Amino acid sequence: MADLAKRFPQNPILKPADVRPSIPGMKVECLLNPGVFRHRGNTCLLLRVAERPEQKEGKTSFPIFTESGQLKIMEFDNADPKLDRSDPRVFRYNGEAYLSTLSHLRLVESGDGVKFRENGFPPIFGQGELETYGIEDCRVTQIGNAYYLTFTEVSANGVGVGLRSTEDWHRIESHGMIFPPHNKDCAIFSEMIGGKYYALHRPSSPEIGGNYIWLAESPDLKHWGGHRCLARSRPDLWDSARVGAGAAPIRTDAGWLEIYHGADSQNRYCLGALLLDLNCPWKVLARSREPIMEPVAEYERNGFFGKVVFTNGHLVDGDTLTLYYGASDSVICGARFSIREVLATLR
Ligand code: MAN
Repeated sequence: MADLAKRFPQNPILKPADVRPSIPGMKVECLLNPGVFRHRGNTCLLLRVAERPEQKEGKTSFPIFTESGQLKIMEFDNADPKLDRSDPRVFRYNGEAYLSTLSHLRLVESGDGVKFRENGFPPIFGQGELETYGIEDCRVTQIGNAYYLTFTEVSANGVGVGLRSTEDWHRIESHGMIFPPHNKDCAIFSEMIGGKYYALHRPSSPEIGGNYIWLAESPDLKHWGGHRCLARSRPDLWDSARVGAGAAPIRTDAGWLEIYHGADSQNRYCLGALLLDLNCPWKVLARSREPIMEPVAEYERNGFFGKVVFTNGHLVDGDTLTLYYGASDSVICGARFSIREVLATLR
Protein backbone atom coordinates (compact mmCIF):
# COMPACT_ATOMS: atom_id res chain seq x y z
CA MET A 1 0.00 0.00 0.00
CA ALA A 2 1.59 3.24 -1.19
CA ASP A 3 -0.65 5.58 0.81
CA LEU A 4 1.54 7.31 3.43
CA ALA A 5 -1.12 9.68 4.79
CA LYS A 6 -2.13 9.62 8.43
CA ARG A 7 -5.63 11.01 8.08
CA PHE A 8 -7.13 13.11 10.88
CA PRO A 9 -9.53 10.88 12.87
CA GLN A 10 -11.92 13.89 12.87
CA ASN A 11 -12.19 13.92 9.02
CA PRO A 12 -14.00 15.55 7.37
CA ILE A 13 -13.16 18.62 9.45
CA LEU A 14 -15.40 21.01 7.47
CA LYS A 15 -18.57 20.31 5.51
CA PRO A 16 -20.81 22.60 3.40
CA ALA A 17 -23.31 22.87 6.29
CA ASP A 18 -20.58 24.44 8.46
CA VAL A 19 -20.45 27.73 6.54
CA ARG A 20 -23.21 30.20 5.74
CA PRO A 21 -24.02 30.99 2.10
CA SER A 22 -22.53 34.31 0.99
CA ILE A 23 -25.78 35.41 -0.65
CA PRO A 24 -29.32 34.77 0.62
CA GLY A 25 -31.03 32.14 -1.52
CA MET A 26 -27.80 30.30 -2.32
CA LYS A 27 -26.88 26.90 -0.97
CA VAL A 28 -23.27 25.96 -0.19
CA GLU A 29 -22.89 22.84 -2.30
CA CYS A 30 -19.17 22.03 -1.81
CA LEU A 31 -16.18 23.09 0.23
CA LEU A 32 -12.93 22.48 -1.59
CA ASN A 33 -9.19 22.81 -1.86
CA PRO A 34 -8.03 25.30 0.79
CA GLY A 35 -4.94 27.50 0.76
CA VAL A 36 -3.17 27.19 4.13
CA PHE A 37 -1.04 29.62 6.15
CA ARG A 38 -0.26 30.82 9.64
CA HIS A 39 -1.61 34.19 10.77
CA ARG A 40 -1.78 35.71 14.29
CA GLY A 41 -0.31 32.44 15.59
CA ASN A 42 -3.26 30.44 14.22
CA THR A 43 -3.75 27.96 11.42
CA CYS A 44 -5.80 29.53 8.64
CA LEU A 45 -7.56 27.92 5.71
CA LEU A 46 -8.68 29.91 2.71
CA LEU A 47 -11.59 27.72 1.65
CA ARG A 48 -13.10 27.53 -1.77
CA VAL A 49 -16.84 27.80 -1.19
CA ALA A 50 -18.94 26.63 -4.15
CA GLU A 51 -22.55 27.79 -4.22
CA ARG A 52 -25.66 27.55 -6.35
CA PRO A 53 -29.41 27.94 -5.81
CA GLU A 54 -31.32 25.02 -4.30
CA GLN A 55 -32.04 22.85 -7.37
CA LYS A 56 -35.67 22.60 -8.50
CA GLU A 57 -37.16 19.37 -9.88
CA GLY A 58 -36.47 19.08 -13.63
CA LYS A 59 -34.33 22.25 -13.75
CA THR A 60 -30.63 23.07 -13.63
CA SER A 61 -29.61 26.47 -12.29
CA PHE A 62 -26.32 28.11 -11.34
CA PRO A 63 -25.12 31.64 -10.62
CA ILE A 64 -22.62 33.78 -12.52
CA PHE A 65 -21.44 37.34 -12.00
CA THR A 66 -22.01 39.81 -14.80
CA GLU A 67 -18.98 41.90 -15.80
CA SER A 68 -20.36 44.78 -13.73
CA GLY A 69 -20.54 42.52 -10.67
CA GLN A 70 -24.28 41.72 -10.55
CA LEU A 71 -25.28 38.18 -9.63
CA LYS A 72 -27.27 36.47 -12.36
CA ILE A 73 -28.99 33.06 -12.12
CA MET A 74 -28.89 30.94 -15.27
CA GLU A 75 -31.67 28.35 -15.46
CA PHE A 76 -32.19 25.53 -17.96
CA ASP A 77 -34.70 22.76 -18.45
CA ASN A 78 -33.13 19.32 -17.91
CA ALA A 79 -35.14 17.98 -20.87
CA ASP A 80 -33.60 20.56 -23.22
CA PRO A 81 -31.42 18.55 -25.65
CA LYS A 82 -28.95 21.47 -25.87
CA LEU A 83 -28.04 20.95 -22.17
CA ASP A 84 -25.17 18.54 -21.39
CA ARG A 85 -24.84 17.68 -17.68
CA SER A 86 -22.51 14.66 -18.03
CA ASP A 87 -19.77 16.32 -15.89
CA PRO A 88 -21.25 17.58 -12.58
CA ARG A 89 -18.58 20.34 -12.49
CA VAL A 90 -19.06 21.84 -15.94
CA PHE A 91 -22.38 22.16 -17.78
CA ARG A 92 -22.58 22.81 -21.49
CA TYR A 93 -25.44 24.60 -23.17
CA ASN A 94 -25.51 25.04 -26.91
CA GLY A 95 -21.74 24.59 -27.07
CA GLU A 96 -21.02 27.16 -24.31
CA ALA A 97 -19.41 25.82 -21.10
CA TYR A 98 -20.46 27.01 -17.63
CA LEU A 99 -19.44 25.99 -14.13
CA SER A 100 -22.23 24.27 -12.22
CA THR A 101 -21.36 26.26 -9.07
CA LEU A 102 -19.90 29.71 -8.39
CA SER A 103 -16.87 29.73 -6.07
CA HIS A 104 -15.45 32.40 -3.79
CA LEU A 105 -12.79 32.21 -1.05
CA ARG A 106 -13.50 32.28 2.69
CA LEU A 107 -11.00 32.52 5.53
CA VAL A 108 -11.43 30.31 8.61
CA GLU A 109 -9.09 30.21 11.61
CA SER A 110 -8.13 27.63 14.23
CA GLY A 111 -5.99 27.35 17.33
CA ASP A 112 -5.66 23.55 17.12
CA GLY A 113 -5.69 23.00 13.35
CA VAL A 114 -8.85 20.89 13.54
CA LYS A 115 -11.75 23.08 14.72
CA PHE A 116 -12.06 26.11 12.43
CA ARG A 117 -14.17 29.26 12.82
CA GLU A 118 -14.94 32.25 10.66
CA ASN A 119 -13.58 35.22 12.59
CA GLY A 120 -14.95 38.18 10.67
CA PHE A 121 -12.53 38.20 7.75
CA PRO A 122 -14.21 39.43 4.57
CA PRO A 123 -15.00 36.81 1.90
CA ILE A 124 -13.02 37.19 -1.32
CA PHE A 125 -15.13 37.23 -4.48
CA GLY A 126 -14.41 37.19 -8.18
CA GLN A 127 -14.48 40.63 -9.75
CA GLY A 128 -14.38 41.94 -13.30
CA GLU A 129 -14.60 40.30 -16.69
CA LEU A 130 -11.99 37.57 -16.03
CA GLU A 131 -13.71 36.19 -12.89
CA THR A 132 -17.41 36.10 -13.80
CA TYR A 133 -17.57 32.33 -13.12
CA GLY A 134 -15.69 32.72 -9.82
CA ILE A 135 -12.29 32.12 -8.26
CA GLU A 136 -10.94 28.76 -7.08
CA ASP A 137 -8.20 26.69 -5.45
CA CYS A 138 -6.07 29.47 -3.95
CA ARG A 139 -2.44 28.88 -3.02
CA VAL A 140 -1.12 31.23 -0.32
CA THR A 141 2.61 32.00 -0.10
CA GLN A 142 4.01 34.21 2.63
CA ILE A 143 7.02 36.34 1.69
CA GLY A 144 8.10 38.79 4.40
CA ASN A 145 4.95 40.33 5.90
CA ALA A 146 2.89 39.84 2.75
CA TYR A 147 0.71 36.94 1.69
CA TYR A 148 0.47 36.28 -2.06
CA LEU A 149 -2.67 34.59 -3.34
CA THR A 150 -2.53 32.70 -6.64
CA PHE A 151 -5.88 31.28 -7.70
CA THR A 152 -7.86 30.09 -10.69
CA GLU A 153 -9.91 32.82 -12.39
CA VAL A 154 -12.78 31.48 -14.47
CA SER A 155 -14.91 33.30 -17.04
CA ALA A 156 -16.26 32.79 -20.55
CA ASN A 157 -12.87 34.17 -21.66
CA GLY A 158 -11.10 31.13 -20.22
CA VAL A 159 -9.34 29.79 -17.14
CA GLY A 160 -6.21 31.62 -15.94
CA VAL A 161 -4.22 32.48 -12.81
CA GLY A 162 -4.87 35.63 -10.79
CA LEU A 163 -2.65 37.27 -8.18
CA ARG A 164 -3.75 39.26 -5.14
CA SER A 165 -1.77 40.24 -2.05
CA THR A 166 -2.49 41.28 1.52
CA GLU A 167 -0.83 41.77 4.88
CA ASP A 168 -3.88 41.80 7.16
CA TRP A 169 -6.58 39.86 5.20
CA HIS A 170 -8.82 42.93 5.33
CA ARG A 171 -7.26 45.10 2.64
CA ILE A 172 -6.50 42.95 -0.40
CA GLU A 173 -4.80 44.29 -3.50
CA SER A 174 -5.45 42.82 -6.92
CA HIS A 175 -2.60 42.46 -9.43
CA GLY A 176 -4.69 41.03 -12.27
CA MET A 177 -4.06 37.87 -14.29
CA ILE A 178 -0.45 36.65 -14.24
CA PHE A 179 -0.83 33.50 -16.38
CA PRO A 180 -3.41 33.69 -19.20
CA PRO A 181 -5.68 30.80 -20.31
CA HIS A 182 -5.54 27.95 -20.16
CA ASN A 183 -3.61 27.88 -16.89
CA LYS A 184 -4.17 26.97 -13.22
CA ASP A 185 -2.44 25.31 -10.23
CA CYS A 186 0.04 28.13 -9.65
CA ALA A 187 2.23 28.12 -6.54
CA ILE A 188 4.89 30.76 -5.83
CA PHE A 189 8.05 29.64 -4.03
CA SER A 190 8.39 31.19 -0.56
CA GLU A 191 12.01 32.29 -1.16
CA MET A 192 13.87 33.91 -4.03
CA ILE A 193 16.54 31.76 -5.68
CA GLY A 194 19.53 33.56 -7.19
CA GLY A 195 17.68 36.88 -6.95
CA LYS A 196 14.56 35.67 -8.78
CA TYR A 197 11.07 34.63 -7.79
CA TYR A 198 9.87 31.24 -9.06
CA ALA A 199 6.42 29.78 -9.56
CA LEU A 200 5.03 26.43 -10.62
CA HIS A 201 2.04 26.62 -12.92
CA ARG A 202 0.01 24.36 -15.21
CA PRO A 203 -0.75 25.46 -18.75
CA SER A 204 -2.81 23.07 -20.87
CA SER A 205 -1.96 22.40 -24.48
CA PRO A 206 -4.86 20.83 -26.37
CA GLU A 207 -2.97 19.46 -29.37
CA ILE A 208 0.73 18.70 -28.99
CA GLY A 209 1.59 18.60 -25.28
CA GLY A 210 -0.87 18.19 -22.41
CA ASN A 211 -1.59 19.16 -18.79
CA TYR A 212 1.97 19.49 -17.48
CA ILE A 213 3.70 21.29 -14.58
CA TRP A 214 5.85 24.23 -15.69
CA LEU A 215 8.26 26.58 -13.91
CA ALA A 216 8.47 30.34 -14.49
CA GLU A 217 10.68 33.09 -13.05
CA SER A 218 10.02 36.73 -12.26
CA PRO A 219 11.80 39.83 -10.98
CA ASP A 220 8.67 41.25 -9.28
CA LEU A 221 6.00 38.47 -8.94
CA LYS A 222 3.91 40.16 -11.66
CA HIS A 223 5.88 39.61 -14.86
CA TRP A 224 6.77 35.99 -15.57
CA GLY A 225 9.08 34.47 -18.16
CA GLY A 226 11.92 31.95 -18.55
CA HIS A 227 9.34 29.19 -18.92
CA ARG A 228 10.35 25.53 -18.64
CA CYS A 229 8.36 22.32 -18.59
CA LEU A 230 9.16 20.32 -15.44
CA ALA A 231 6.87 17.33 -15.23
CA ARG A 232 4.59 15.69 -17.76
CA SER A 233 1.78 13.24 -17.23
CA ARG A 234 2.98 9.61 -17.58
CA PRO A 235 1.17 7.04 -19.73
CA ASP A 236 -0.11 4.00 -17.81
CA LEU A 237 0.63 5.50 -14.40
CA TRP A 238 -1.69 7.10 -11.80
CA ASP A 239 -0.89 10.56 -13.24
CA SER A 240 -1.47 9.68 -16.90
CA ALA A 241 -3.99 12.43 -17.80
CA ARG A 242 -3.01 15.54 -15.85
CA VAL A 243 -0.63 16.82 -13.22
CA GLY A 244 -0.67 20.09 -11.27
CA ALA A 245 1.28 21.65 -8.41
CA GLY A 246 -0.08 21.78 -4.88
CA ALA A 247 1.14 24.56 -2.59
CA ALA A 248 4.57 26.25 -2.51
CA PRO A 249 7.39 23.69 -2.43
CA ILE A 250 8.96 22.75 0.90
CA ARG A 251 12.66 23.42 1.40
CA THR A 252 14.46 20.23 2.56
CA ASP A 253 18.16 19.36 2.65
CA ALA A 254 17.59 17.09 -0.35
CA GLY A 255 15.87 19.74 -2.46
CA TRP A 256 12.51 21.48 -2.90
CA LEU A 257 9.79 18.95 -2.17
CA GLU A 258 6.61 19.62 -4.14
CA ILE A 259 3.39 17.74 -3.41
CA TYR A 260 1.33 17.59 -6.61
CA HIS A 261 -1.89 16.03 -7.84
CA GLY A 262 -2.17 13.65 -10.72
CA ALA A 263 -5.26 12.21 -12.37
CA ASP A 264 -5.79 9.33 -14.75
CA SER A 265 -8.24 9.11 -17.66
CA GLN A 266 -10.97 8.02 -15.20
CA ASN A 267 -10.55 11.35 -13.30
CA ARG A 268 -9.17 9.60 -10.23
CA TYR A 269 -7.10 12.23 -8.39
CA CYS A 270 -4.13 11.11 -6.24
CA LEU A 271 -1.17 12.93 -4.70
CA GLY A 272 2.52 12.40 -5.39
CA ALA A 273 5.77 14.33 -4.98
CA LEU A 274 8.56 15.89 -7.01
CA LEU A 275 12.01 16.79 -5.75
CA LEU A 276 13.63 19.85 -7.35
CA ASP A 277 17.23 21.02 -7.08
CA LEU A 278 17.62 23.71 -4.41
CA ASN A 279 19.63 26.12 -6.59
CA CYS A 280 18.37 25.10 -10.02
CA PRO A 281 14.66 24.35 -9.39
CA TRP A 282 14.12 23.46 -13.06
CA LYS A 283 16.14 20.26 -12.42
CA VAL A 284 13.86 17.42 -11.31
CA LEU A 285 15.89 15.13 -9.04
CA ALA A 286 13.23 12.54 -8.26
CA ARG A 287 9.52 11.80 -8.53
CA SER A 288 6.91 9.46 -7.04
CA ARG A 289 6.41 6.33 -9.06
CA GLU A 290 3.42 5.44 -6.88
CA PRO A 291 1.04 7.96 -5.30
CA ILE A 292 1.73 8.97 -1.69
CA MET A 293 -2.02 9.37 -1.13
CA GLU A 294 -5.01 7.87 -2.91
CA PRO A 295 -8.77 8.45 -2.58
CA VAL A 296 -9.51 5.43 -0.39
CA ALA A 297 -11.57 6.74 2.55
CA GLU A 298 -15.34 6.76 2.12
CA TYR A 299 -15.44 10.61 2.08
CA GLU A 300 -12.73 10.62 -0.63
CA ARG A 301 -14.52 8.08 -2.84
CA ASN A 302 -18.06 9.46 -2.68
CA GLY A 303 -19.28 13.04 -3.01
CA PHE A 304 -19.99 15.79 -5.51
CA PHE A 305 -17.15 14.48 -7.69
CA GLY A 306 -15.87 11.22 -6.24
CA LYS A 307 -12.42 9.60 -6.16
CA VAL A 308 -10.62 12.89 -5.51
CA VAL A 309 -7.91 13.96 -3.07
CA PHE A 310 -6.71 17.41 -4.07
CA THR A 311 -4.36 19.66 -2.11
CA ASN A 312 -3.11 23.20 -2.43
CA GLY A 313 -2.14 23.93 1.16
CA HIS A 314 -0.03 22.61 4.02
CA LEU A 315 2.02 23.56 7.08
CA VAL A 316 5.46 22.22 7.96
CA ASP A 317 6.71 21.60 11.48
CA GLY A 318 10.06 19.78 11.57
CA ASP A 319 9.55 16.44 9.86
CA THR A 320 5.75 16.73 10.00
CA LEU A 321 3.86 17.90 6.98
CA THR A 322 0.24 18.71 7.82
CA LEU A 323 -1.67 18.68 4.60
CA TYR A 324 -5.19 20.03 4.17
CA TYR A 325 -7.12 18.77 1.21
CA GLY A 326 -10.43 18.65 -0.58
CA ALA A 327 -12.05 15.20 -0.64
CA SER A 328 -14.48 14.32 -3.46
CA ASP A 329 -14.80 18.05 -4.23
CA SER A 330 -17.19 18.09 -1.24
CA VAL A 331 -15.51 18.38 2.16
CA ILE A 332 -12.27 19.57 3.77
CA CYS A 333 -9.95 17.07 5.43
CA GLY A 334 -6.50 16.89 6.99
CA ALA A 335 -3.66 14.36 6.97
CA ARG A 336 -0.12 14.19 8.29
CA PHE A 337 2.97 12.88 6.55
CA SER A 338 6.55 12.36 7.62
CA ILE A 339 8.66 14.36 5.14
CA ARG A 340 11.46 11.79 5.57
CA GLU A 341 9.06 9.00 4.63
CA VAL A 342 7.89 10.85 1.53
CA LEU A 343 11.47 11.57 0.43
CA ALA A 344 12.40 7.91 0.90
CA THR A 345 9.79 6.84 -1.69
CA LEU A 346 11.06 9.13 -4.49
CA ARG A 347 13.10 7.62 -7.33
C1 MAN B 1 -9.93 20.35 -11.23
C2 MAN B 1 -9.35 21.20 -10.13
C3 MAN B 1 -10.06 21.16 -8.83
C4 MAN B 1 -10.89 19.94 -8.58
C5 MAN B 1 -10.46 18.79 -9.47
C6 MAN B 1 -11.31 17.56 -9.30
O1 MAN B 1 -8.90 20.02 -12.11
O2 MAN B 1 -9.27 22.53 -10.57
O3 MAN B 1 -10.88 22.29 -8.66
O4 MAN B 1 -10.80 19.58 -7.24
O5 MAN B 1 -10.50 19.18 -10.82
O6 MAN B 1 -12.60 17.76 -9.78
